[in-house]
Amino acid sequence: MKLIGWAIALAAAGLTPAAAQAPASATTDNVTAAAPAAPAATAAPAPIVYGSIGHQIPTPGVGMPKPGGIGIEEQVTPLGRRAAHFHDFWLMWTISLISVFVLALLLWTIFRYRRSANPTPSRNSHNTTIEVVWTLVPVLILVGIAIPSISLLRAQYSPPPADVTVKITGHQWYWTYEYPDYGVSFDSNILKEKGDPTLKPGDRYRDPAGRDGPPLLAADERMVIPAGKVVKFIITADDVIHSFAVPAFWTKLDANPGQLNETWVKVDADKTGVYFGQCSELCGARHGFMPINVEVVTPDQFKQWVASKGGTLAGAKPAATTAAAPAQPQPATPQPATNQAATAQN
Ligand SMILES: [Cu+2]
Repeated sequence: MKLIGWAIALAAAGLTPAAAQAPASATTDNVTAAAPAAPAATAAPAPIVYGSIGHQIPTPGVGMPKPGGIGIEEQVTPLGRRAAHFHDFWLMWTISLISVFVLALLLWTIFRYRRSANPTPSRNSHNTTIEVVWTLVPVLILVGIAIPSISLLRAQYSPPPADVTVKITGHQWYWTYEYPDYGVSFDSNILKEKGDPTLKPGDRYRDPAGRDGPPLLAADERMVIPAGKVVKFIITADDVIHSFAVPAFWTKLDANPGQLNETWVKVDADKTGVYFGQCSELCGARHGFMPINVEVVTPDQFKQWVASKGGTLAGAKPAATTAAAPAQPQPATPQPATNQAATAQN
């Protein structure tokens, strides 16, 4: 027990071995810090061109929380809309009506059967009809909720053949995004605020005008995915349990070490833009500082982005080029299973 206590205390202080490694990796990825001799301010790497692919300017209030907002973020996937409608319409109305009904029943009973109005209470203790009714009605309500609910779950976790696969790995406290079919892989770290005392000379910080995104939600590198295509997310973690969550996609899935979880999104073709999320599993001291940025672009822009990241598009053109799939020649070089192969196993 004592040992566990110490382990918890060390973890809280950010002293676990995994935590100790994180900053090293974080610094190498924090672009400008890579130019050590450079004198401060904006040094070596190419300056950020806002509006370019990978650095699109987010639309305020879209794909991010709104001040004073209530309810579910606007959904940009067909599945998200279906789920949000199920929640907003069916579930909310069902629970509201049940609550109002029970409250009304209580108030009526309290008033109608108070001692002064009902001095000699009834001695009845059983009523078969009412017992059947109060058992059957809740059962029917639950079945009515379960059927669409299970079909929704099934749709969420049985992806159609993927056009693009992204492997997402959670670390304390940043994300790694890999595109195994294109040979692209990078880390994504939170952008600190201008004036943050922990910024080193030359470090990039969040654009104060919000062009990177809102405070605490902006990351230095974004996951970029094409609109109108099936994108499969394979989610795992490197150290502790994290959770990959992007509210506008209705996506929230645990990232467990040693386990691959899978889900998918298909963002509407006309819903290009930047969508924000966060790690949603308490994963340590900096849990609140590992935002998720997903930039949805057109398929053409996506190809350009892959090329700009040094990726190869060979044999990995978004599968839109019809279903006559064998066009993908099985190369002699050993490759990780393609999307289609992985999907075929489902
Ligand atoms: Cu986390």
